[in-house]
Amino acid sequence: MTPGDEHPMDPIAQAGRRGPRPSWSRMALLALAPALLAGTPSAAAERPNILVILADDLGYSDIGCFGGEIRTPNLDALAAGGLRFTQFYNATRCCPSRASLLTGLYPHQAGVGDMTGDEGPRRPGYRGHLTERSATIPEVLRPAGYRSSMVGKWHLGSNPGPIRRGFDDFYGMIGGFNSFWQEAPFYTRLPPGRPKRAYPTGRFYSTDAFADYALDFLAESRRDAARPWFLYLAFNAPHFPLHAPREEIDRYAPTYEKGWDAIRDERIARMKQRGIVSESTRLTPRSDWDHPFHREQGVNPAWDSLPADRRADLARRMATYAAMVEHMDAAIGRVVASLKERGELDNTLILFLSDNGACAEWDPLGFDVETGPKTTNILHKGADLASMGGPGSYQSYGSGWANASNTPWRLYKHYAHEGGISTPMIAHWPAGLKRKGELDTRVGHLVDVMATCVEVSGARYPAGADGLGVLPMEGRSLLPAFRGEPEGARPLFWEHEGNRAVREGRWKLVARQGQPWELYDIEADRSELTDLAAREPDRVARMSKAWDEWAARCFVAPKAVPEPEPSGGRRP
Ligand SMILES: [Ca+2]
Repeated sequence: MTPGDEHPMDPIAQAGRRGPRPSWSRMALLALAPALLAGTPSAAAERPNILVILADDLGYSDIGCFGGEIRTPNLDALAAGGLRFTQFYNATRCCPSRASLLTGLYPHQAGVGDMTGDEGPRRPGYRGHLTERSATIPEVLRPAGYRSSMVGKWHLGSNPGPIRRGFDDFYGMIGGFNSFWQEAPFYTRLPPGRPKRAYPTGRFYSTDAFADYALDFLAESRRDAARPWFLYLAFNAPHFPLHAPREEIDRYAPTYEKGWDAIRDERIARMKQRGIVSESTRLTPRSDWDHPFHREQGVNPAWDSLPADRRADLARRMATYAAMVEHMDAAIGRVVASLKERGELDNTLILFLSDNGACAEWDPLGFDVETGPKTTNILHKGADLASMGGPGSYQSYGSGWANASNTPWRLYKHYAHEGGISTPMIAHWPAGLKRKGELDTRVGHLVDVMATCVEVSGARYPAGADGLGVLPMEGRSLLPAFRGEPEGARPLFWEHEGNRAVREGRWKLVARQGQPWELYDIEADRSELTDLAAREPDRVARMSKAWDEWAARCFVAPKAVPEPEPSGGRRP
């Protein structure tokens, strides 16, 4: 998790990194230069700035404009002035999703089919870092004149890190998760030597620091008014450990005393009322859970079946999670206010998404101390409840609340069922997106972000023609959606630790690791409750063949979830 191999590099010199990568950035720069000089419609003054905001482990219905009770006025305002996609998908988990978002490829194609462990050149889908056959959004945008900065969680391995993969500035966490309250040694400024803020003791909170640095980097980008900018703001909230200011947790405490069953009922009612889901959508039964370290499995219990002290402990965990989300929303508000103040909001394309569904780790009670083999649970009572969420605490909220965060869908982060891969998605761009406050049900995926950036920037995507260069991007631009134009279906695919899925049009084939395919008509049954696989064997055969072909093409080597390590292992 150390950034020791980070070095500032000349952008063009980057093309000379080890490996077979062609010097495409130089070629693209030369190819694009005449168009820029000629003042074509893609000239710098008219091209939008791009702000991609990613939340970490945020459930589908947590934020207000997707039906949640968590107060998110700034995201709600972006939704009111922009477009919400109700069927947008991520790639199941932190590392794979970040790889896919930044490269426009499926995670395995970019070398990050699992987490950050390197399984060697014989398994190119599992190198644990962005490989040479991928191009990142900042690398693609740079020859088109964009300045790029990143704030927040990288989680794509430390070699190469964000600077070597195209960002001009970085502040944040190279690894997967850590304290929100303690800056050193978890949060890093790159390239080394660049100006760094000094937070007085006891005044650091990462979500606020991310907003601070986002504003600093925007100020730096504005020094050259001719250059548009790209900012990737990847919050680590509300991933565990659940950390938030005490008074903000206190404000949510009464909300969650009613428990996860009541919250799920309230959410689906609001979602129907606001059109996030159809009237016929069924609330899934409480999802099951699987604790690999304790070798236990079960189904989330009814809230009312829990003892009062347990309910108090769990309500405090969820209140902390909600406070983290509201605090993230306030940080987003600070960035949006800056854009407004500088007259940039109109021509900045803002996208907001979550990297995966809410996190169940590992059972309905949540954990304490740390995740992994040492995970345990402490029942906090009385005055001890108030220590939760503060510096030195270490909690998750468990599978019962994760299930509520993902209302009304099945399962959680890590799985390819709807609770694992469905993300809220907001697009805001007054100058280029004329649909205000609307909902769009077309199916989208993280891979579409690269294609969108390419189209709005006029950049050239450097697809290699010789079979060894950068792989062609897999997504399609969101601009037709921004214009309200219809589009045909295209297949989308998932695989993570043996969990797998393919979605095409209204149909979804999905399976858990080691389990047979299930088939759902998502248009009628997005809750994935009526398995049609036995009734439609031909469709299952066709779709599973398409999945096999995709897997072979994209370096997917399905594997079982690794056995729990005897000690020291972590599963972010
Ligand atoms: Ca995540």
